[in-house]
Amino acid sequence: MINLTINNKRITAEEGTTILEAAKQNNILIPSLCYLEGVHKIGSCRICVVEQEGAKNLQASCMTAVSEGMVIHTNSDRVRKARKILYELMLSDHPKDCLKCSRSQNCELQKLGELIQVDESRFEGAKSKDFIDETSPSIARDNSKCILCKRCVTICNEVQGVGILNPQFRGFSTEVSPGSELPLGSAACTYCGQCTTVCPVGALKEKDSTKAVWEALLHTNKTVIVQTAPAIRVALGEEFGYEPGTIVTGKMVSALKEMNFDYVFDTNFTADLTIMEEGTEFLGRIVSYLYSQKVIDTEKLEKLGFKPTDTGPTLPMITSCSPGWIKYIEHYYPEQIEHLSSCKSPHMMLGALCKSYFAEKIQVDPKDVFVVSVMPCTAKKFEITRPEMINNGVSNVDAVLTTRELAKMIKNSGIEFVSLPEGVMDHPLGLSSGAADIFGAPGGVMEAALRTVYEIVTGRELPFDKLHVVPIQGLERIKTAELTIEDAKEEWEFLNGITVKVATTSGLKGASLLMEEIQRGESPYHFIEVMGCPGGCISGGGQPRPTNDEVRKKRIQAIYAEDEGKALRKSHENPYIENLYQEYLGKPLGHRSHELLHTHYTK
Ligand code: HC1
Repeated sequence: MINLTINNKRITAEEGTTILEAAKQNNILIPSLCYLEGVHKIGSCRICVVEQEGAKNLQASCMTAVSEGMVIHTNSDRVRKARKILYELMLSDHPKDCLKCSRSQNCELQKLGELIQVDESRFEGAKSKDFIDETSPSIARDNSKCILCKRCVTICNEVQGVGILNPQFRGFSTEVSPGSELPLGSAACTYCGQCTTVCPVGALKEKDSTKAVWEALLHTNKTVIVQTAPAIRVALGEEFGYEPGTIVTGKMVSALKEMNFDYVFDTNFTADLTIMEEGTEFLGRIVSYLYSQKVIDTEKLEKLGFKPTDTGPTLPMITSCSPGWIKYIEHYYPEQIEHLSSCKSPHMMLGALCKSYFAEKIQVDPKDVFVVSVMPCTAKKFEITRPEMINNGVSNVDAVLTTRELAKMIKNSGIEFVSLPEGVMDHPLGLSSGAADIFGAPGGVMEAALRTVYEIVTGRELPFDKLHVVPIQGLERIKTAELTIEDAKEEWEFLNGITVKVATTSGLKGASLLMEEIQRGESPYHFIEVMGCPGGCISGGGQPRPTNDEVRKKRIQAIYAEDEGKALRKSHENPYIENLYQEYLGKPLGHRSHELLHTHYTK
């Protein structure tokens, strides 16, 4: 351990700790801006400067490691003057249109100004970066607001490994953008939106969809249906002052009803449906593989309800619900696209059902149904524009709001969120199992699938405490598990002794590691879950700011609490799902399912 003194307080810190981290660990606040917790050091803004006794220059505390005997002052006159000048210089090149900026009240630059008591702006910069890029369906870029802190560069390069956003040009012309002067809409960006979660100002944000939703609610005669993703209910409360991880499902439903949505449905319902379809597809791929290896014959295959052409034998099968991930594989591993499950993501499935099954039930022309998805994800805004997401000439989903956008709309409606009663989702597309809840947590889709697939094959529950596949849960980059089939049901006996190997990853860097294994022909896995954002949907690009590891853990805990609190914890036991198959779809992978719920990515 290293001994040092900060502001006359003797403290100790582990070797390698920065001064900023050591101060934080000891509840000493050093103002900072470009610093991004838990990630590669950036050191571009210098706001976190401190004075070290005996050193000639001030030090950036986020870049300087503690050393034995060091004496630091974080608030000396010299430090305060330097910090103020650095701040004013930053402000000199920043628009002063706070009143109409979408980040007002939630802007880190604004908060920093209050904290360090800057009440004047003595310098006027060139304000040369006036480029606004709205070419992406998911993310809007306003370079005039960029303060060059490079947090977006770090998250895009170091965390996601995509590397689309980088500093271009030099000196006063420096700007952060995709290279080759490409607009975002033409770059190989996945639209994961992680850059929007770390941008401290209004330079990177989701593309606005609130106007389209207001228009549908207030100025059309359409039946307006809203659905909410699994990860919204454990994060939306943060926008209204609740602790991260507070479950606000009931209040959220009441707010949506007060806003005049005609029906409030649950994306979790179609997460259960996804498990039925994707679980069946996975079993289909396993038996097709064994058929291709002549382990089973045509008669056996058909007895299990599959045709040789149903799914193909490509393994590992990879989940397909995260649209940032789909865009990633299309750009970077297009030759491996056959590994993707053919399932549309749950919210697209729900949209397709609203405009077929449910429209028929309420006798409304599907063209007069407007479906809004509230998602933690910015890439979902892109997903709904894909040509694959249209049935019978109508788009499955019409608009996607992020969690942040929904919070804005609730506030704008004058609704006092904390006083709302506990509302309930509408039927028949509103009831879900605990397996659906956990879709929002990393490893959740895989665990949900295993709960059903294992039971189909063996007739028994997954043999783990509280049905949790613990080895694949958590925030680590790649997690794996193995499950050996024993005592399978008679029709599945040929699977006895087979060890099913699964892997899960959240974040695109982990995805690329797993894809490289596949590319080399060395992947040992049968089934892989990939979520595009680090931490999965609970930390999607549209979630409340800040989203750091502490917040992620609380949201994940809440998701598992929701799951464990339910009597219904397996997708195949959801009575409304059973009913949907009986009334409308027939069977998993049946004709109607193929038409509405599946697609084929071809890029
Ligand atoms: Fe997700 Fe999904 S879980 S992709 O993480 O499969 O965004 O929450 O809605 O569609 O259900 C996101 C979350 C979400 C879909 C589901």
